[in-house]
Amino acid sequence: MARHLKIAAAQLGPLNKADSRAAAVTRLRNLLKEAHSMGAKFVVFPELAFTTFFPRWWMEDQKEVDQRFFEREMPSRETLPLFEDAKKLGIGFYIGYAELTPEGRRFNAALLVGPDGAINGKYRKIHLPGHADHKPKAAFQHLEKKYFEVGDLGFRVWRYLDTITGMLICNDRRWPEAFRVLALQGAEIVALGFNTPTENLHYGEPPALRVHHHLIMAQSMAFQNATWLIETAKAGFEDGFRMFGHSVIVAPSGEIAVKSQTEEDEVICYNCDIDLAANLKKTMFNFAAHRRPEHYKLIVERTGAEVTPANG
Ligand code: CDV
Repeated sequence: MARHLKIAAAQLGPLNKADSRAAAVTRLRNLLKEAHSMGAKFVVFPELAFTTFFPRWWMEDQKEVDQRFFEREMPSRETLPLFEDAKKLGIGFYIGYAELTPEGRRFNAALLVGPDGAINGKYRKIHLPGHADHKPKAAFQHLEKKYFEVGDLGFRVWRYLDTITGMLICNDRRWPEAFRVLALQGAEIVALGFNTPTENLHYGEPPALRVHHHLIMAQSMAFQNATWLIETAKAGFEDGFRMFGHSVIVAPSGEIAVKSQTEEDEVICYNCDIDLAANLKKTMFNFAAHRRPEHYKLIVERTGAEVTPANG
């Protein structure tokens, strides 16, 4: 019998700087309830889901940054109601947040929470985009390299709701290596939250092209790794800075099963046939039969591209 899991992407519209943690949690709880009413058993929330996308601002008072945007424990007093709702409704979720550890380390993190409200797994974002220095001439900043350390937990999967599920965060979706490491551990579902500015910080780029890249990456990563892929946005104008929506659930065939239509709070849901990838995994993407890791050494030995032609 095929395994099915009804999965929802719970997209968040904008969270402004002045919005409280409590207001964000109320909206997340409403989305969770809406997903439950649609029959979902697993809900994927965005990256940094409890606050505005704060890396767009250069801020020097780290104490204030910690206070306003980071979580010292999870669940905290303010976020606990979301975990309690999940338990009451028997629904699992993925959620992104800014983590401040007891040792004072900071990560862009995500949790996998079971339908009993318990934390099953944690991922800390590895591919941090942007810069660490102040760019006063830029329209906005992308200071993930200032506010976060590179994740130290690797790319992992978990047994979860009768599936094998992995987690990634936002910019990880641009790096095929991340997906392949999850697929090599048997990933059947990849959950990913994102915050993607509509404008390119570095050079003029048509917003439609940015969305095009987002969608072709999602489709190719899901297909080439034969996984379901759920990518959920935080979208809309946050204090005047726009981020695109286009949350998607992509099938292992590479087809978009469902996509959001707004840049507001919106739930999309799909009844995913987890075994849909079985044929692909036995044939075209039978890794054991076809991969040639002895020829992939450069991928782990070299970080940046170097011009090294075979003919010197
Ligand atoms: N939050 C992100 O990781 N955003 C990046 C932007 C900077 C390109 C992204 O990959 O969408």
